Amino acid sequence: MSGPVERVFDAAADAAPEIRGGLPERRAKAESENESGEVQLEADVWADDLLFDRIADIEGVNWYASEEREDVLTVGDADDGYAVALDPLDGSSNVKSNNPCGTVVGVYDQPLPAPGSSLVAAGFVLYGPTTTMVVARDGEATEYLVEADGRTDLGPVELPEEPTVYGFGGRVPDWTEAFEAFVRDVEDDLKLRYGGAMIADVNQVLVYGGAFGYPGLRSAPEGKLRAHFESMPVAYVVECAGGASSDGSGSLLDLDPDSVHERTPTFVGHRSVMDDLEAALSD
Ligand code: AHM
Ligand code: MG
Repeated sequence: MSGPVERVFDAAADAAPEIRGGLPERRAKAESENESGEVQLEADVWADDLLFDRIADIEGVNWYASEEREDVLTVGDADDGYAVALDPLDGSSNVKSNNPCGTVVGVYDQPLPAPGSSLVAAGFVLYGPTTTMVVARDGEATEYLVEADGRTDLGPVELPEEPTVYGFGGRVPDWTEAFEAFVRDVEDDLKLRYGGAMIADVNQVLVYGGAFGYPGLRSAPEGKLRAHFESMPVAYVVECAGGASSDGSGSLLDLDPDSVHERTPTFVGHRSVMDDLEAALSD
């Protein structure tokens, strides 16, 4: 495989050591500048610029969109190319506390906004104790070790048989009654592990089994996560790895957002947990 889609993931893997290498100085700034949201913003924009430089030139990539840019950029000239949507530094508030962050990549075969069904590949880089990347395509997900000189295939990714962990975002008093009741049942069986970076929280679901979610809140019924940049790409990865996704009533891949920055309640993990969630929310 050496088409545009593969080259997008090569570019993300290529940028990863540089992104990782630039995080320590941004952590130092975040600490010295105390409560500054601007440093976080700077880290997000810096990662976005770095990825844009590597991805926009790929032949066959016609549109580039990111959480950090209001508009979709046209970067190619054919009409039938791919649109790449990125969350360049997911969980960037974790830079300050030295917790993991990620980069999320979705490749759509239509201009954005586009339905989840137009995703042809998705993946993410996880800046954890080691830098890894998961790429999903054609119903399979594969993990790679990412190093300065390239990526090494670590084998297929599949959810384990049994769910073990869960992590759901938002303040409990801001949860709806139905969602809170569902969580009370989940916590009878599963162990809470929530790290505040979607990619890290999703990756532990891939490894240990369980569920990650950011629900619709009383104060924000669509929740926090963005469909094109976060929710649909991770749903694609988890579904390729044998799991399921939900916006509370059906697969996230059935969404057809009206705007590029649209948000949606987001859940991924074991089919059984998604089924319980949908039953609880429909009551
Ligand atoms: P970001 O893209 O601005 O980093 O926001 C998304 C992040 C996700 O990684 C994570 O799941 C969520 O926000 C955490 O939010 P909270 O701090 O409310 O738990
Ligand atoms: Mg994010």
